[in-house]
Amino acid sequence: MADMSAMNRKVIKSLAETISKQVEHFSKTEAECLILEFNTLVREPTNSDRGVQGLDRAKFRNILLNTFGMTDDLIMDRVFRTFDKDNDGFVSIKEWIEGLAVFLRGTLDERIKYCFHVYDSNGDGYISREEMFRMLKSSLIRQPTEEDPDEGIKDLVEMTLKKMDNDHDGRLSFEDFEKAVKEENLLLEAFGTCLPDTTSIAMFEHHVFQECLQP
Ligand SMILES: [Ca+2]
Ligand SMILES: [Ca+2]
Repeated sequence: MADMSAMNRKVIKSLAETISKQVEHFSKTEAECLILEFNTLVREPTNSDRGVQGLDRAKFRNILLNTFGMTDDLIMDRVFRTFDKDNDGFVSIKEWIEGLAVFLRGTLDERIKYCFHVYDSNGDGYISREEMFRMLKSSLIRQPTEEDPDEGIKDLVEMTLKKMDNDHDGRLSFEDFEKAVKEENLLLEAFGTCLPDTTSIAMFEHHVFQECLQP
């Protein structure tokens, strides 16, 4: 493994240079560290090991769970699909860095686009009642609630729509979502935690950047 990374060092450097020009928020050196981390993660053997095309769903899920403290399966699946832009079932190096740029360092506008994409499960450009219901149920169900949690969740969906559905068509367009979040930032993750907290961001960045830059 050691010679392999030595051999690829030049390739990694030039790839990092290309990517850091195309992707906001990371310097060339940081992109290089993220590629090294990606290579380590891809090589880690798991029972779902299917070569080196990238991070498959299981590996990516483990990162979200263990590094970023996410627990909601539905949301983790949506985060995977949001990173996997070309929808080939793997997060490639470029998709990894592009995704992390928003995930770790995104501006409010970038995070609004990202969260909207996560929440729009079927990709039709709207967050529907059904999509809200499924996500809220998935994120709330772990907590012991009253007898019929579905009723409570339905009420929550209606309350959220009332607050966010600016054009009153019974679903959230990107414009509705953007407007509501800009007025009240807490609504950004209204349908489930899909961004890491500041502590896990700091720990991940320390692990990836500091350790990689040490001689
Ligand atoms: Ca992909
Ligand atoms: Ca939708």
